[in-house]
Parts: sequence; C-alpha cells; structure tokens
Amino acid sequence: MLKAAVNWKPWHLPVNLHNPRSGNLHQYMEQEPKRYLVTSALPYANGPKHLGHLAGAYLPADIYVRYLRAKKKDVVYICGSDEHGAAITIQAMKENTSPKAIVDKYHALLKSNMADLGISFDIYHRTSSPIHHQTAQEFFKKLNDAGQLEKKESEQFYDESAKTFLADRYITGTCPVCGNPSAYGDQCEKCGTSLSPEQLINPKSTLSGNPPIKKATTHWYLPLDKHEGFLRKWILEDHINDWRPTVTGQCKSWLDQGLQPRAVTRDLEWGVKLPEGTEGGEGKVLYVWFDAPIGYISATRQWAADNNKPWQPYWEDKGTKLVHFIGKDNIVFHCIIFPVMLKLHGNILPDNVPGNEFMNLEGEKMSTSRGWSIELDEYIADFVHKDNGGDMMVDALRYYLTSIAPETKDSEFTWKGFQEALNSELVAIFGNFINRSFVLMHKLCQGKVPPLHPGIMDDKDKQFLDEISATKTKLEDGLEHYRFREGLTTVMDLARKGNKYMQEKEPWIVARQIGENGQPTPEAQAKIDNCLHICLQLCANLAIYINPFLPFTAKKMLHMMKVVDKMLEWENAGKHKLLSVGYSLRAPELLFRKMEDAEVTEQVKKLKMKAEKIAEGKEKESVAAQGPSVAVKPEIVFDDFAKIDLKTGIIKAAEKVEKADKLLKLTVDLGFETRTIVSGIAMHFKPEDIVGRQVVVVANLAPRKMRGIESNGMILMAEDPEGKLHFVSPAEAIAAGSGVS
Ligand code: B3M
Ligand code: ZN
Repeated sequence: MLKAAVNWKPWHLPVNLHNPRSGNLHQYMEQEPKRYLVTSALPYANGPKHLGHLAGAYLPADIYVRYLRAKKKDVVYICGSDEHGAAITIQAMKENTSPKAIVDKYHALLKSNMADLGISFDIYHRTSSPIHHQTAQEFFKKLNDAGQLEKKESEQFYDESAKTFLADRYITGTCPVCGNPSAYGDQCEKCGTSLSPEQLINPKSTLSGNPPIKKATTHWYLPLDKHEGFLRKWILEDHINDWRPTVTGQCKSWLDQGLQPRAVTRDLEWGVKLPEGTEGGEGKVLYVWFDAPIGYISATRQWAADNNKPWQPYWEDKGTKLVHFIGKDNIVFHCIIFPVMLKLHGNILPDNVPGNEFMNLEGEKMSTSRGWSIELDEYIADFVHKDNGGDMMVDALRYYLTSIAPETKDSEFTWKGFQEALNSELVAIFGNFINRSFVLMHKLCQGKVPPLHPGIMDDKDKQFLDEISATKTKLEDGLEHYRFREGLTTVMDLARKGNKYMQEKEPWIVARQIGENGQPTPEAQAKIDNCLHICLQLCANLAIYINPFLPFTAKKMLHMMKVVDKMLEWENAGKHKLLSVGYSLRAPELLFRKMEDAEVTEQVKKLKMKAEKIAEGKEKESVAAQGPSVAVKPEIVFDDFAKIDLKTGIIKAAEKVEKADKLLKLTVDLGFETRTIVSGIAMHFKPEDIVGRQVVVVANLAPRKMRGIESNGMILMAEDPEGKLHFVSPAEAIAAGSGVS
C-alpha cells in the first residue's frame, strides 16, 4: 500500500493537482494556431435529424474537438438551430401551427438528441435569439454601408391570391431533368438537381395551388462574380492540397460555371428583418443562407458573454483556426458564399471545410421525408433510453458511424454492418482485450499493477511498448487531417495487437509453472508480471486514444483503473508508465454488449414499415390534392390518354397480404398473360367474394413492389361519396384482354 502511495501519479486517485507538462508538442507543417473555432452545420429546426446528419457534420467535429481539448488547446465548439427560412414556415403549415412553435419544439428536440449522443458543443444556440438578429443585422449593415451589396429590381414569382412573393420552396412544378412532377423551386428531391423556379415546368404556388405570376421587387445582392478571382486563388491554389478533393472539386465546378450575384434578402415575414433605416427594406428579411452562417458568430458572442471572454479574437485574429464541419450539400455556402461575406466584413476565413459525402441506408438514400431514415430520437429511444447499457450503445453507434464515415465517398449504413462492427470489433477485439487484461491481473497479480522486470524483457515486449508510442504519431496524423476513419482503425489495430501479444505470451499457461509453495515460480511470475504490466499500460493508453471517439467508454475505463480524467490528457499518450506498480485496480466492467440477430431483423422491419406507411400517406395526400371528385383535373390532350393501355381481365385468385390490412394480392387473367396485382381494396371486399369478377386493368403501369410483392398493373375502381369502392367492369361478359378506350 505504501509503495503504491509513493508511486501515485497525478492522475491516480485521490486527485493531486500537480500538473506535469511534458512539452512534447508534435511538430506540424503549419504554425501552431493560437485557438480553434470549430463549427458544425446548424441543423434546421424543422424536424428530427437522422444518423446521416450525425455522421456528416456532428460526430466528426466532436471527435476533433475532444482531441483538441485533450491537447489542452483553446477550442470552442459552436452549433445551434437554424430557425429561419422556408424549411421552417413550410413545416409550420404542415403542422398547422406557427413558425415560432415549430422552432421551439424542434430546437429542444435537437439539443437534447445531440447531448444524448455525447456531442459536446460548447454552446448550442439558436438563430431566433435577439443576439443573433442583432449580429446578422449589423453584418448586413456593414456590408451595405460599405457599398459591397448591390440593390436591384427584378421580377419574382408572386402568388396573387395569397398576396405574397414566393420563396423558391413555395413553388413546385415538374423537374426539367427527370420529370418528377413535384420538384421544388430550388431543388428536385428525386434527382438531386438544384434548380431555380424559372426552370420548373408548370410552376404552381404551394400556398394556393395557382400558377404564380411575375412581379417586380427590389432586393440586395451579394456580387459573387466580383470575388471569383479571390475564390479561385484561395480555394484552388492555397487550399488545393489540404482540403478534401471532393470539396475543392465541387467548388471548382461552381467557379467554372461562373458566379452570379446572389440575392441576400427575401420578401417574407419570418426571418431577420433588414436593419432599421435600410431604405426600401420594409417587409423584407435576410435570406436564410445569409443569416444562418452568421449564426456561428452570434453563438460565439453568446458563448463568450456566458464565459466572460472576449469573442472578437475568435473571428478577427489570424491566429484562430476556423474549421467548418458540414455535409456535401452545404459546400457552396461554406466555401464560396460565406467566405466572401467574411472577407468583406473583415473576418478570418475558414482554414478547412471538411465536407462529408452522404451516408446511405440499407441500399437507398437516407431521407426523413420518405421515411427511409433512422432518426436520432428513434435510435435514442430504442438503444439508449431503453437499454440499460445506454452509454455503451451511444459509443457503439459512434464507433460504427466513424468506421464507415463518408469522408471520401458515399458510404452505407446497414444494421447487419452495425452488428458486425459491434460484435466482431468492439466486443471481440477492444472489449475483449481490456477484459482479459483485468481478469488476468486479478487472477495472477492480486488485483494490482505488477512490476516490470527489465532484465527479462524480450524483443516482443520491447516492440510492443514501441508500438504503443508509435500509435500516438499515427493517430495524430489522422485526427489533425480530418481522417477520423483511419484514426479509429489505428486505435483498433493497436487493440488487436494487444490481443495478439497476450495470446503469444499466454500468461495463463506460464502460471502453470508451479514452485514448491504451490505458487508460480519466481521466473514464471516475473514473466507474468511483465506481460500484464505491459497490457495494463496499454489499457491506459487505449483509454486516451479511444477517448475522442468513444468518450463514454474512456470514462468507464478510467473508473476501472481508478484514475482521474486528467490521465486522458494527450501529453500522456504513448507513455509506458501511466499506471503505477502496486496500484490496485477495480474489477472489469462490461464495456460493450453484443447486438442480437433479432435486433437487426426488428430494426430492418421497422425501417421498411415506416417507409411504407409514409408512402401510403403520400399517395392519399396526392389523391386528396387532386380535390373532391366533382372537380375535374387539368385538361390533357388525346395523346396523353392514349398512353394508358386499359385491358379487361378476370380475377382468378385473391388472398390477403400478410400484415397489410388494406392490400389484396390478386391473380388476374388478361387473356394474353396472367398477372399478379396488389390492390388496396382489402377493407372493401373479401377475397372469396371477388374471384371470377371482370375488371379493367391499367396494363402498362410500371411494376411496383408493395410489401415485397411485385404488382404489375392497377385495377380501376370507382369511389362513391361514402368512400366505398366499386369495381369498374364491362356490363356484359367479354373476353379477357379486350382493349378499353
Ligand atoms: N440549416 C442546411 C442544413 O441543415 C442549413 C445549414 C446551415 S449552416 C450555417 O443542411
Ligand atoms: Zn429531377
């Protein structure tokens, strides 16, 4: 006991406040920044966010800042809700409430989701706050007063019945690229093309359903075209080697297309009003993409005020390293538009913008609106709040998402892949190594850190200690250069080597060399000591290395080792004497649990059902949008009608579709062939009652999968005012396959 006390290190319990500084700063090409300002894209407070968002903008930033904090850097991690723009007002319409109610509701949700997942913002602010409105107005005013904005009149889409100009999102029409009939004025969600409302075919206002007219209005423009030269040099020369190629590549294609002045104001109610006294600015607000990035600045101001610090150096001093973490859909705003704003306003520019590609889900694009997503709150409900090992499932998620981070190309989340990563990597490699080290230490070394006997160290021992130190440099290289996926692999490789080292040393076999006293011989014990001493030093190092990625796990490891948080400081990484000889350690705790096959099946099923339910809802909506049946749809020409191939058929067999209340699977004889058609008529007809019926079928409708069954066609039905369905069929018996026109 006395020995242990003498050997206590500052990170051993009880806390000793002495602070050793090794000063072994790693050498980098660039000058050491004075401070870091790290941001994650401000999520729209218009609904829950999904795992793709987490993997794209929040988790990597969190890993980065946790690493910087471990290095005792001056770092502030900024985020908050983006509470303006059409994303909010449209959601308010959908939920039949006010924009304010929407942002209040979703801001609270996002804030708590992020906290549950260990995202360690220094502030999670909101753009509806007064300090943000003030900051954004001052920003606009400074640029406007300096003559950096252009004011011009232009024709914009206007809804005459709603008496309002229409934001791009309020206009829908047919996508000129893919023909999607419900593309938005700024983007087609089906093919991903970014659009302007002018490009839409048959544009319609979502407010009234009427085609909009063009009306003159005045707006302020940011003349991006004037800053093209600066952007080209800054991105395509100065940062061509340190930014991700996917990011510079996207910038290059924007620049090559030629930049246009961009309107930074809108005729809307909801948003940051133009500063008072702006001539002609009444009734106008700042464009959401103008005010949102200024949210990074206003959040910094709020953070500084809360912490009694000056905020200006973070945005004005060149010694600040500013890093924006975003998804690829936000690249143009963070690499082109906001930098121009910052430059004109006299601020520093981002040092890097690590934009991530997209994470797909089980073979398809993740999308909340289509229901093909795992929302943060769904994951939290299923695995964090429900599961008693909640924190361990947060780290399991952080692990899997980082291991498949879409850093260079799109990647894919699958539940099977998650299970595999958890069971055969986290549990079988990392958790297993820590657990074995602790179990053996309790069994063979009286629950204490055994001494190291240098005289009998062999090459394997020495090499392995070198390996522990070498990992530090390798991991730093990954973390400093935003290659988190590689960084995590580096840590896991070390744990894997730990298992291999222990396997080769097999202390449990060595322990069978028993002396006369029934204990292992002194030589055998010395070998056991060396192996477990080194393994335990590795455990301490693994805690430091894994901490930025899996903070909850690192914390548990500290508890097992009975050391304080201070041990996690980066300057301790790679050292071989983190745990003092003779110090007694706790029993091992379970760090991770396996994911069962049943959980995988259940989640995949849940995902499919959610998407189907939403698809059904949308179908209803679009039927409803066509109006009551007395109204007639817009006129078509004969050629439109002639495209539809209607044929008569006879129902040969009908059966219920499992777990789908509304669907019947029909076998229909069309004369020339027999088809499977899935029809939503199960609430109206019993299968046995409709066999033998004559029907009319849309024979050339593209096949569609419903509940895993491919449906080849559609049965025509008439709906009476009570909503009851009736078959449409020839009055007399007629050969199956007869044409209908
Ligand atoms: N709210 C878009 C998005 O959530 C936008 C980001 C703002 S970052 C300043 O993808
Ligand atoms: Zn399209």
